[in-house]
Amino acid sequence: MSKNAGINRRDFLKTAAAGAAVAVTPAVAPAKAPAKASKTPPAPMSREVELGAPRPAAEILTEERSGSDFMVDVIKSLGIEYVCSNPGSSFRGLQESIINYGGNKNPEFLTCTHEELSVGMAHGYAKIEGKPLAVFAHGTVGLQHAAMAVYNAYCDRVPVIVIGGNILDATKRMPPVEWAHSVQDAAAMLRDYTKWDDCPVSLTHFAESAVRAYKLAMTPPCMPVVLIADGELQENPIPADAKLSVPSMVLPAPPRGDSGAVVEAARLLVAAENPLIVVDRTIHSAEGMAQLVELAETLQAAVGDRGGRMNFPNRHVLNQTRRGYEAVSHADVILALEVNDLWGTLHSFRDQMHRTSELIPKPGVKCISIGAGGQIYKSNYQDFQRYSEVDLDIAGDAQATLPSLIEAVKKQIDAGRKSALQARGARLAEARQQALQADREAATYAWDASPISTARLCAEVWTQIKGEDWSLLSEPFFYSGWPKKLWTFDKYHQFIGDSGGYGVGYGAPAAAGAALANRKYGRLSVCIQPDGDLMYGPGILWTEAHHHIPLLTVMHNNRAYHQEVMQVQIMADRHSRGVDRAWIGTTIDDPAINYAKLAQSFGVYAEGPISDPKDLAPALRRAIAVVKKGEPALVDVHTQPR
Ligand SMILES: Cc1ncc(C[n+]2csc(CCOP(=O)(O)OP(=O)(O)O)c2C)c(N)n1
Ligand SMILES: [Mg+2]
Repeated sequence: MSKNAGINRRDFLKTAAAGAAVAVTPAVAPAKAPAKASKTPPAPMSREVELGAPRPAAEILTEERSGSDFMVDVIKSLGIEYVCSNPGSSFRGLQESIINYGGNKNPEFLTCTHEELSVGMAHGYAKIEGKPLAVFAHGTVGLQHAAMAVYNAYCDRVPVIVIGGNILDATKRMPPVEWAHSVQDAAAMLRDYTKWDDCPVSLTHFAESAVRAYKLAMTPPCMPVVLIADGELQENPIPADAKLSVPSMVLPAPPRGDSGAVVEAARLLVAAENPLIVVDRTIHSAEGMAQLVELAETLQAAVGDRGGRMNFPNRHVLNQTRRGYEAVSHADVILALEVNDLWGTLHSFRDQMHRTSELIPKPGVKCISIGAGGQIYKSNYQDFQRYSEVDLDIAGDAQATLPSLIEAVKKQIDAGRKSALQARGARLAEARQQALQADREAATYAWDASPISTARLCAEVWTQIKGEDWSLLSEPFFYSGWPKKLWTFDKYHQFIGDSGGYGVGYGAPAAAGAALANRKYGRLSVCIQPDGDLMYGPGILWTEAHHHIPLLTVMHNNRAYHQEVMQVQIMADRHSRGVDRAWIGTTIDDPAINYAKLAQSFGVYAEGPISDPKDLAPALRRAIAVVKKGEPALVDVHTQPR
């Protein structure tokens, strides 16, 4: 029914018998009580019906409130702002309740063109907002599409609430489609990479499990959770005698490191000659970032940032990330805060051909690990990385443990030690300055090249955004990390890390989800978007246009799956067969994709392709003007490989 028809669907259901009869007969009296099932069941939806055989008389389906209305009450009680979803009949009850009963606000239903994009959006949103949004996924097939993105969020320790549809009672499934989309155990396919799931069989059970799921998702280590909303439970009327209430939700205080172990960690750090703090998926708020700065400054310790989150200001004099190898090799005490791949931090694994490695730190180095991220692993998926020996292992969320660690460190520093620490800090600042200068010089190589160098691209974007309250929502790894070398990152919302599971296709939807979260704060969201990643789900551009998500997408269009070009080159080199055919199967060219036209077809303002660096600044300015008006914009830039 068109929204101009003057009557909404709920009113219609309350007052109409059904279907065509409404057009010729006056509306029947509204049903007061939940309708009983018709004695004559409707004919199952068969291919014949679809092909135009006469439809059986429709049932009166009118009811006041269905189970899904109550489910919406529960979802609202959790403060969930959005539901990202590709529609599917297995959750049609919930969808209708969200948009009508719930007023399509908190949560608002956002249309996604693929379930992987729904979860990718949830992933990016949570990294900015610090809380989950919900994803509705169709029974079986929608959950299958969602799976890889759920895996990324699991590896990245990010909370996502996935609500899947299903019809458990086999006698209620309409043939043939509902059978194909129903399962005995709908969450099974995601169980290996989610924290918890449940398949509630009553509304009270749904309410309790939804609250439990939210708490589990949000308690470090944060992870996705899955709730299956049975179709019958959604659609059946709420029994008149049902005593339903929404359980209250209080988030648990995060697990913190043991106080005795924290004091011992402080003792080792204060006594160290060259302590190194390594961070990865460590910081989850602006407050935590300030605490990490305080710890580093109190110790005058080097900080190496693996970039899983916005952990530490990149321009801080103690930030020694660009001197990573030297920092690890000089350290006598290493403090790893939520570092999942400690083995990879302590070893160089450069020789990809023979897969050999070498331990970097000097003998006798002491390693301290603080983290909650490693407290839950599943057996099958191997994202836990190689086992690494440590001297002191403290289970607890690193950020939540920082205040007690800072306090313990301060207690142990006397005046004499303080001046030694200051001298160390000055040496680190000097070394840092040299690394910065080297980066600036490296950026000038191929400055005027066409296709455009990634350094030039990032420098041009920086010139346009540095006066704004900006937020970079893409993985600099794909463009040689230039923003971290050339820009100034000093606010928590300026960076969101990477995918976690290295599943490509994360970048574009995560940027859209993070931009959605940034929207209410008026931030300028920017994504430097690799071409291969976007092509997993270009429909995300349509979602941005449809829901007015302001995001500047600057294409890093190297017309290739360039990481894979390099992998094939390594193999070809190994056999001395020359690297000139490594492009076969690894390029996205011939024909080159016109991303500006693609974006325009989805209703997104777009320019390009741009190959001359001189054309970049004006195009970026025009696109930013569009984004500042609240809409997405894309600039397609033909770039050098990396
Ligand atoms: C789902 C998935 N499929 C394949 C890969 C292998 N892979 C890793 S990087 C990459 C290339 C990505 O291309 P693009 O996004 O254009 O970045 P570029 O390498 O060109 O910088 C691919 C295909 C992956 N990591 N994830
Ligand atoms: Mg590419």
